[in-house]
Amino acid sequence: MNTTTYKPTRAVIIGAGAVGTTTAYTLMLRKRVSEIVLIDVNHEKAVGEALDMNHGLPFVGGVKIWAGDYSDCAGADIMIVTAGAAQKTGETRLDLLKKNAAIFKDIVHNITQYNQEGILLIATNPVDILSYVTLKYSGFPVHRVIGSGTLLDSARYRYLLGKHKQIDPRSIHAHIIGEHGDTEVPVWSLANVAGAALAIEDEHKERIFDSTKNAAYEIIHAKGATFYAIALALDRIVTAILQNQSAVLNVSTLLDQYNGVSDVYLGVPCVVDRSGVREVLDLPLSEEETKLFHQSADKLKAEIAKLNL
Ligand code: 6V0
Repeated sequence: MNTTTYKPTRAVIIGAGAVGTTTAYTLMLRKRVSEIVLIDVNHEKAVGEALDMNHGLPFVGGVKIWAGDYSDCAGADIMIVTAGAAQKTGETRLDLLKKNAAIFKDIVHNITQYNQEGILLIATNPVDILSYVTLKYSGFPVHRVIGSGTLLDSARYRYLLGKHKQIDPRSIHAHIIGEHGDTEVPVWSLANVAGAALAIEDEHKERIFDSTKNAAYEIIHAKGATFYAIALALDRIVTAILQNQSAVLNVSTLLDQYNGVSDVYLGVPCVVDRSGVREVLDLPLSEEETKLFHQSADKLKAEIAKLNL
């Protein structure tokens, strides 16, 4: 008799909006997990989204998708939070803070009632602060509360650098660190291709970084929301975790004396494996980059202080 028991891998996505459903669809197409659960305050929307994706299963197969509730978090490997108000035209990510911090208290409480062992992956903005809020509300260890951080910003930066240099962005090694937002920091001093420093004239540097930093504003102005690239970034993090890849990704984690910064979540290169964030990698930043990184940390710490956690 075959006594092997099959243990499905489950991702629960809280927030079946543009980001949550595109992430679910990406995980489904790439078969990253065997079960995907969608949870939303608007349950009917989650039901419709799950049904639509289910109708694609004859073409894809191998995944179960349903609209559930928080009890479905029991035994889940990963809970991805994309719930909340989205950034509106002209609204900064920090404008969203008060709105979204309030709903996170409920969401995190609801999740942790059923799951104490999984990984919490946060995408809702302002993502660094809400990851910190999640850490405090969940009581989970730091390594299991991860923000999507500057992974998306770094992808935008690498795409633009690759376009400028006419090189595949996957071969461009360049990092955006700090806040996922207005104070993010481009690490020009370490940007390289094949280990060789990326030589770029100052005027192009400025243009490329401006386009990176303002990408979300530009896309939101044009079409109302951004969701394809963030879904792929979340898929990348989920894969690094579930396949125990030890991949280096610029996710948001709680810093402890990182270039002189502590007690704030910021995007930095982290080794991500089945345990979550296994390790934070040091970067030998230039003096100017260090100064900007500190400014990013100071801004977020001031916002966190206003929340009276
Ligand atoms: P959306 O399409 O408005 O979806 C949000 C969903 O959350 C809606 O379906 C709501 O019904 C649902 N929701 C609201 N409150 C609750 C609650 N208490 N419990 C459960 N569900 C709830 O927004 P969209 O999907 O476009 O964006 C979601 C979040 O992702 C926003 O905060 C964005 O700013 C953020 N993004 C983060 C990115 C990143 O790099 N981290 C990138 C893009 C967007």
